Amino acid sequence: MDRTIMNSTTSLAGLDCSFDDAAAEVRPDGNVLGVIEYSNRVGGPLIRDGYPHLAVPMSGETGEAFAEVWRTTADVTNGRHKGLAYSYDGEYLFCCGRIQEDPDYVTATEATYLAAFELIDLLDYPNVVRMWNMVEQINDTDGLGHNVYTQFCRGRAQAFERRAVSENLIPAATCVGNHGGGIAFYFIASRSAEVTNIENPRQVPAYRYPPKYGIKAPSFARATYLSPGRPHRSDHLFVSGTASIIGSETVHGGDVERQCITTLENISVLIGQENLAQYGIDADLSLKDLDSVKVYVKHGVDVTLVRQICSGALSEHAEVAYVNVDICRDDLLVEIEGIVPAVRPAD
Ligand code: 3EB
Repeated sequence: MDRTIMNSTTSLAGLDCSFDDAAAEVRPDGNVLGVIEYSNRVGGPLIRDGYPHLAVPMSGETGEAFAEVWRTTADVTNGRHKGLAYSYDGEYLFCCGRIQEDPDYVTATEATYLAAFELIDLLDYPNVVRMWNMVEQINDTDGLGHNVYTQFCRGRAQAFERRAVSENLIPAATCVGNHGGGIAFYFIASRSAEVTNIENPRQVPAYRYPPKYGIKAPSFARATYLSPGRPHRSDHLFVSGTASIIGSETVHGGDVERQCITTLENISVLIGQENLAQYGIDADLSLKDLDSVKVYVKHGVDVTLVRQICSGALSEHAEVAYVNVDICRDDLLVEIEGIVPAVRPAD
């Protein structure tokens, strides 16, 4: 691996996420941290034109494809470590990888997450900000007869335990299905920018779910607030994949419309002034502030209705992608995530 560590520049790099045309060439201008292709093919992780690239078959029946492009304002260096592809700019580390289909996803997931943590330590980007996981056959049973998502959760939790990460330092995440290629994942970590994990008062913290949802509870926070300190280039709020769950139970089983509305309400409460104030964050946010939104819809046939509900609730200026993949509980029909870039204080 490349051990060159760039020193931070005087001002912190600005992090940016945008959804581009999947087929469009991303201009390798030296500021691209990474590209995740949400399309119909399996590819990577690899380094392409100087940045990490991962293609994940996520289009499903709707065939909608796009490229999620992460950029920064500082110069980017790339490298590879134990099958992972990464890049960094002195403040942010971007890393993507793939856990090949494995009859024992517990061991494979733990090993890959530990390789990622090792990279974080080697390069010195200790604050994990946001993680995404896309799991093939997420609701099926594996070669040993266990639910795949549950096994993934076990491996992930074991890796966090090995690293002795306390519950309140586990970052925001998404874990949804994909249409092939094992488990694809990517994450962002920071060097000095502070990360605050945020929970939702309407939901039990995922890491405290009762055992009926798996031997090891899912390791993720409902959101993370990234605060680069002063000078404030931009504070970001990363909202985890959010579903129609109250407490720890799925509500409105079988009703995609009510699940979608409940999910949006969950996000509203999560990012609202009252909840953020609990964490010392002075900001009054609403669904209209969400950008880089991904809406995961289990059944392709529901996309039209879900799109209608979401476009009424979100800003017309927001980038919103609809992704037809399975969700990690059989009874969940929709899951929504997003980012609030450049969080402003409440008036
Ligand atoms: C939930 O709230 C819905 O296991 O990383 C959402 C976001 C969900 C992340 C994960 C799971 C995960 O439990 C599922």
